[in-house]
Amino acid sequence: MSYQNVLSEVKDGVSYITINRPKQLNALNKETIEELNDVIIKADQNKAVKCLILTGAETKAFVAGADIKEFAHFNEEEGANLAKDGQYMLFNLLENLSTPTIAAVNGFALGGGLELAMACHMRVASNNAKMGLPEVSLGVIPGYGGTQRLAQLVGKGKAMELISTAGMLTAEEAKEWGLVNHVCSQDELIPTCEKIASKIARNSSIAIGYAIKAVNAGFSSMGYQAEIDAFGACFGTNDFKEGTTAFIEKRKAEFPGN
Ligand code: CO8
Repeated sequence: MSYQNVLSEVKDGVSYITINRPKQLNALNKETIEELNDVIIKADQNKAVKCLILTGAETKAFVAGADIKEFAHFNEEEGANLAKDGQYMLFNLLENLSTPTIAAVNGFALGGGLELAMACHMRVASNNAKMGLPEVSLGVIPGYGGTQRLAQLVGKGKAMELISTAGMLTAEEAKEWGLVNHVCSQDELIPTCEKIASKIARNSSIAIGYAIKAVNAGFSSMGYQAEIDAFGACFGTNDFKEGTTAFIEKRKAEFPGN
């Protein structure tokens, strides 16, 4: 498979994967998700790869969310399918990968972008990064596991606040909340991830794979399916139509409340 939206390189035991749609702030469309699925599976199968570092191209965004323009006209069924396919192809894949994954959050990580970072096993952010789940400002909810993984990482109360206010955290706030493990300058972002990767590489890959499975087993939940169903239901509302249309027309949404 040749990649249009993803850059990939393996060097010194690390697989570097970069989401490369900088003009759209690296927003995740279907094609990008399919390419990421392919490149991640290949990296995981490569015995020389001890760690995977996932980041966004350029310095403004990690990933500014799912591609709003792609799903704005979807109906309930198409919405639920989009969330379900994405969850299986990318977000669950990453979370359950036996190779450890680090999200190098180099800028905006919003909506599906923060969900992508949260599906990785660890997160390191540069100090310009901003993180949030702004979906309710579009009349929809997080659909790529965000309602589950945010609550797992920061606790239910903080997750409820971030999701319902559609707020954005600075990198330092995200660290205080436990959402990211480390914060550093942009220049130090990849080297910081590489330091973690080199410590990982000294250990047994097999044992790490089992440890990841065991940690994840403690967080298995029915919530992901509930999220897919609720995400799909939003697509039948006028609030969703107004929220996504307002984004595309670059204006503030006026939600009709139905
Ligand atoms: N989707 C599509 N295009 C986007 C997205 C996005 N998520 N984010 C930015 N872009 C595009 C803009 O439309 C713009 O394109 P153009 O130049 O053609 O007008 C370009 O990227 C640059 O963006 P801005 O001009 O808006 O840049 P600013 O510096 O003014 O603002 C922001 C940066 C604050 C990051 C702003 O772009 C923004 O608010 N983006 C949207 C953030 C958002 O709401 N993300 C959540 C999306 S919903 C989601 O992720 C759902 C997840 C669950 C999905 C499950 C199935 C789909």
